[in-house]
Amino acid sequence: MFEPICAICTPYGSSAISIIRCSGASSIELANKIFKGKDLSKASANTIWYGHIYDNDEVIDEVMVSIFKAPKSFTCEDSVEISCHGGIYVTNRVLKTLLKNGFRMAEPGEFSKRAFLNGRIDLVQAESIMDMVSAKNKLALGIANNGISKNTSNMINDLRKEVLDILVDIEVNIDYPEYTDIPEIEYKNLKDRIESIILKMEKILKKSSGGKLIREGIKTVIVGKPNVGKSSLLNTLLDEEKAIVSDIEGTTRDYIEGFLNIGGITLNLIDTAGIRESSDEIERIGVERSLSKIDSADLVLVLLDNSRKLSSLDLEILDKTKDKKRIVIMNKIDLNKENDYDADIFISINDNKGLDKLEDKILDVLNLNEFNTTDSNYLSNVRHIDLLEKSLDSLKEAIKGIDRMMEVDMISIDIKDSLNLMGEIVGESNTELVIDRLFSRFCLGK
Ligand SMILES: Nc1nc2c(ncn2[C@@H]2O[C@H](COP(=O)(O)OP(=O)(O)OP(=O)(O)O)[C@@H](O)[C@H]2O)c(=O)[nH]1
Ligand SMILES: [Mg+2]
Repeated sequence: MFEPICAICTPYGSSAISIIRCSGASSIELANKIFKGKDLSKASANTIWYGHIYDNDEVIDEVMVSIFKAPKSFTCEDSVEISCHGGIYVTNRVLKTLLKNGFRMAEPGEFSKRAFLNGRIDLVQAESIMDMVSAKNKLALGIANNGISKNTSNMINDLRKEVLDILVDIEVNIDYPEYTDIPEIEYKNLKDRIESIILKMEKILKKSSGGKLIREGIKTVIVGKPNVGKSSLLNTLLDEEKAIVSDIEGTTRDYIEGFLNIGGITLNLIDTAGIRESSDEIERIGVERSLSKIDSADLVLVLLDNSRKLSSLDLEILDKTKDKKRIVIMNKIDLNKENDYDADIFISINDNKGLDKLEDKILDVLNLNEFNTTDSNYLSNVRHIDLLEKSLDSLKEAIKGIDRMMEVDMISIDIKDSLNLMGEIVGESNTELVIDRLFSRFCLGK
């Protein structure tokens, strides 16, 4: 067991109760020093006790104390959870009393890190706990649950096992060279097996882009020339007068953001300054920002104006966004038609027409229509996706080696790399540095 740590694990502020979590060697004995009600050192595992916290002779609070014993706790260590009254002052006093009596403050994520280091959860599960805390919608919750329940880890572990089996067979071949009498056939068998794993990995990665978008939210930028109704669209979608709308061109000078939930996914919606040449310094900076937002967007909503002819500016914007996932929206269809462009959808914000089609179109363009978290053959975390891509690359290198009839033990180096990279996903071949960095992103008390 590691040294005793403690932290407040409920939000900072006034509430009905606050919970202070303690874990590590002697944590039950140390908590017992400041608790009166029951001799906690004699308490059995998984019990809750009523009593008072004392700072020397001073009563601090009336509390309930939960006792967990190693290895049956979140951290796999002896742990104590103190439920005290939820005032800021009283919670801090209980915490300070613990600190005076042998505990030290936990670092962010330290409880989860211990759960990982003590073998209670793997790295994917640990990261999914954070995803659970930050889940903003139903699908994100489904993704987090897949991670916590080990579905994601199992999928990776199955692939690891297949790769490991290949490596074992290679070792056998190297140790018993009589089996490599007919090298062509051995190579073919090796190649078939690796290719079948590659196919599985590619399938997972293909689905993973959806998982990533759901987990992180979809950065959606509304662009168009001045006055097409970008700010009107933002306000309508958010159902809030967030951006100023006027018939003066160049009303929006800087980008404005809001969050929108549709069909179980979260859009981070960004209204931008209308794109045009401008001599006004501030507007020019705004236009530059609009253009840079296009580059980093997951989805671009390009707005055109039905009442004005398609202009060179429109064409320029259409050209700048042609390689992005985008939806071209023709707005102001309540006015006389002057624009022949064959847009993806036609709307009138003023008359509230056509907007209902936008949601389906968004899911369509992002391939999220069929995304379903109950089947778990995808990844959602960029770290995992990145490692699986690298692992896949290593297998492709191995295939190249086979095609060149390289020595089998040379080929096995790439296969080993692939295995190690997948091991990093679940936390079985991580450096300490990676682990420290990862857990430091957790919140305090987690
Ligand atoms: N007739 C009609 N007018 C609209 C519609 N949508 C927006 N407008 C009007 O168009 C004008 C410009 O709207 P904004 O939303 O400010 O346009 P914008 O694209 O944000 O403009 P900039 O910020 O200047 O780039 C306003 O007067 C809106 O009321 C529509 O569907 N029909
Ligand atoms: Mg605007």
